Amino acid sequence: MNRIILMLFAMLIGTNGYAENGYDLWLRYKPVYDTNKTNIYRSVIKQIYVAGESKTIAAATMELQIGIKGLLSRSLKSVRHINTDGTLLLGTPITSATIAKLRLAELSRVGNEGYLIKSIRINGKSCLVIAANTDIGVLYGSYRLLSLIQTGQSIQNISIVDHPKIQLRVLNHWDNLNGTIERGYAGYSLWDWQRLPGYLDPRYTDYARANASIGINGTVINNVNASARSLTKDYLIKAAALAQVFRPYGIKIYLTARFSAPIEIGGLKTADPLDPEVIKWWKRKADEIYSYIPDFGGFLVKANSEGQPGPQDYKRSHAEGANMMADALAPHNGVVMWRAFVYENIKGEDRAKQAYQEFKKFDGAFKSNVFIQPKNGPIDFQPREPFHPLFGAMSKTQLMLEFQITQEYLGFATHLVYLAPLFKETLSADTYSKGKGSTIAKIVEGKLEEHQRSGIAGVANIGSDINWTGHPFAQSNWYAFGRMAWNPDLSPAVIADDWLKMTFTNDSSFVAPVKEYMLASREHAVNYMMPLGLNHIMNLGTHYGPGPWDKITGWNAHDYHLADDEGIGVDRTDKGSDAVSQYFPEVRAQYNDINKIPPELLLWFHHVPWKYKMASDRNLWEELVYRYYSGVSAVEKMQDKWDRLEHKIDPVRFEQVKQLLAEQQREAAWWRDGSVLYFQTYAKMPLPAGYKAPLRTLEHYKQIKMPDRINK
Ligand code: GCV
Repeated sequence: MNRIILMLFAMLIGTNGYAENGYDLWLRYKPVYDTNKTNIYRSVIKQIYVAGESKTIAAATMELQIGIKGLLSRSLKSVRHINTDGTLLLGTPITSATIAKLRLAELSRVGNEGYLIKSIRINGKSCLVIAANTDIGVLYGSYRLLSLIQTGQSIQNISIVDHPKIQLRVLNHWDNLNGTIERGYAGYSLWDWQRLPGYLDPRYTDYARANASIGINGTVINNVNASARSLTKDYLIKAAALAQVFRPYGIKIYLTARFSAPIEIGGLKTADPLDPEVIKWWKRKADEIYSYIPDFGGFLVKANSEGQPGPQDYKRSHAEGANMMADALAPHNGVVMWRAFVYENIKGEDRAKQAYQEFKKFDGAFKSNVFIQPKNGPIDFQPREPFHPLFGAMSKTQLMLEFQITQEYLGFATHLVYLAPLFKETLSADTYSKGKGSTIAKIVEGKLEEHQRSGIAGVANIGSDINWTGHPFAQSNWYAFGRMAWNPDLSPAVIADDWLKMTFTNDSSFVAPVKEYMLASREHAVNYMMPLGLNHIMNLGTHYGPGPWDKITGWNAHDYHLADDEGIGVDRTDKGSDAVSQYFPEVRAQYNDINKIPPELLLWFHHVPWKYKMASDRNLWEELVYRYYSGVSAVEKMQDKWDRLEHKIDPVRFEQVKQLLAEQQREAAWWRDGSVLYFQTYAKMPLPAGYKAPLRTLEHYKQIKMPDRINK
């Protein structure tokens, strides 16, 4: 049968009676295929006893009803007392006298959002109890129970106690009011501003379900390159309607605040943060927002960066700007998340040093409801960066880590790149700020410096595409962000395992090989795009495809790699820009020394001769070529692997991934061939033996512009 007929056939029937389009994400609740397991699960959960009346409890009950119906083909009977074995009891000591009587000591450890799932005999009957101190905890526990069944784990005689390690776990949507999304590759914005607040798309509820299932509890719904209009009454009412949908799921709304809003929508002549009228304006604005959204989370601000307005326009500091907004929000318990992504568009000082230089000096100067939000690395979400030097350097300041879930620099929604290893690399990086073990995870959790608040943000990859994220595997990055925000200690492998089972199948002959590839996929992408610490050498207009030759005004690609006849890489050692001095001595000593630096960061910190002997025994040029070629061949191996998995999952998603892998392979080869030919003009050495030369000339690769790509 040819592929198109197969696709049509699959759309009609699919493997389970209908085509899988990815809309259900990891909340698919397909029947457990192992009959033995099904019988055991059915004996543990026969009926449900729910204590509590809130919308959150109703959401938990609904999810359990849908989930159990799908997984165990059983409609859960709702009861008001425990009269048989197999009762699933849900509630808090406040909503349930039965739970209160159990005096569950574990609840003292789980805080406001944690939960306990425990097998307990009550009145002589064996029950499964989901207990928490709050209804939100009960909701999180309900999702966890469902995930145990989805991933085929035992629910007999269990005792699971869990709570989040970070308080604010927030998605940052870069969505514009006209429906477009900056760096969004999965269609248009979910927020239908035109029809809000009257029409509440059911998708908003599914968005909230998906987020709650992984513990995300906040969402900034608009772009950091902000429009002041989102703070006008019309838009606040619309945002309030979204907040109402999200509230039962424990998700707070935040807004980005354009610093010049007092001028643009307030009719003032200035936005100077020390001007009394401006201060009053923001206070009134905060009061107004809270009148519509009583649990509003606060503001996210991009100030004095890439042309955005900010306090420096009035010769005021980041601290003066952030604190003024923080004062306006404080009476309502709101927070300011003030971004540390700042750099001069005009070339001057090493860009990697600028955020530290601007912010470090204000450590201790920020109000208690301010977070400073640096990206994971000092430049800009590159495939690999060293960790941001502000982590560890601002011990008196609450730092909110910002990851990018959308793949701006990692293949958009075309490349299969699982980001959990990147997240993990940052979270487990040791800053040595308070001696060995001062990891970024501990700093972000607020544990290292004992901060009152903690938070983490991820730039969302969600759009209007039917499967939410464009590439079916991009869902795993949304999922992984949520899981790691809840618990930064989780391993990328455990998360991938859960995600694959919940999203595709429990069949280990599918899960094992795909997981192996996912775990390595980010390294493969680094290799075929920017190996050995290279960065920012993509096409500077689109941020897609290779562009080490690109020139624009201000920063050119060449400034980031500095290739010349001698060698390649940026000298950031104490003999160069001295960016290494922004790190603590143990880290600095490692980064500063060419013999100690890991090869993955070599060219970030060192300008290295082409003939430099690497630990692999290859010279630098050979190593660069080796990495570019191995990145591409890894994608080719994955294509073979994927082809062998054809009948293990539904045909529609199988075919989607197959096609996308083919695109990824073509584009990986485009990256490799363009970059190798370009760097060869400096290295002036032939390709080492055994490598197939690029098919086209460097000029050809330089001319390729999206969407005319290499296959033309
Ligand atoms: C929202 C990079 C992106 C911009 C983005 C900016 C930021 O420069 O290319 O699109 O703007 O980061 O994080 O503010």
